Amino acid sequence: MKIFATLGAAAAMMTAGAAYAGPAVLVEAKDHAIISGGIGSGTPLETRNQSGLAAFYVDEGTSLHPFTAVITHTTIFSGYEWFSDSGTTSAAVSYFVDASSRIKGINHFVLWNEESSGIGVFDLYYGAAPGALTDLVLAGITPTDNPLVDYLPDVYEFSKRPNTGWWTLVMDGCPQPIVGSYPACAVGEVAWGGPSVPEPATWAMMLGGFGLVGFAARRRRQSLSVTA
Ligand SMILES: [Ca+2]
Ligand SMILES: [Ca+2]
Ligand SMILES: [Ca+2]
Repeated sequence: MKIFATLGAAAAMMTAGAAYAGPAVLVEAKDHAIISGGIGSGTPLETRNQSGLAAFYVDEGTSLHPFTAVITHTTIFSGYEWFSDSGTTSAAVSYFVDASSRIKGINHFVLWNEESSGIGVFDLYYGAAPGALTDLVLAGITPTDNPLVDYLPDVYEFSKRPNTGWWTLVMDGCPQPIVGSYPACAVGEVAWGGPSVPEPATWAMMLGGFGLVGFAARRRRQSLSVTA
């Protein structure tokens, strides 16, 4: 009876919760739309399907850290990147993120900033449709100006946004100074991240854990009252 009450309290704590959320995992964009900058070369598909990364991640299943601390994007262009039209210094691309209920909000943006042109400065918006500049999430960000070597991503954290929506990357100040030979904006790869909700098995383990904590506390109280 008492154990039952303890479990009930633990479950209530978690649902009312301080919302337990697991470590952030990587989330892949499911669609894209070019808003400005021309059709360019390559396709934004190559910036959201993990092409060019040194190792692939499992959508919603791979920890953001340490993956993003070690996985580089290749400098090889063909099939791996997107460039806006030659001569453009700004561009905008929208990405559709639609995470399952296993993810509890989106609170990271990950950018492998293409090495030869790259993005000088960017804003990132969240909205309901391609090109919707509804909610300014990241403003005036200057990403790493990568040299001509395989490169790591920049990881940005912000307060949680809904699992589903369109994210518009508004790029300006292109190309970046280092190399900067091709006059355009370019993206190597993008990803999002959000805290994962534990699997049912994990919930059971946690409930078990709470039960044990309650049991131990009760035993402590009992032995205290005996010795008192
Ligand atoms: Ca890529
Ligand atoms: Ca490149
Ligand atoms: Ca660069």
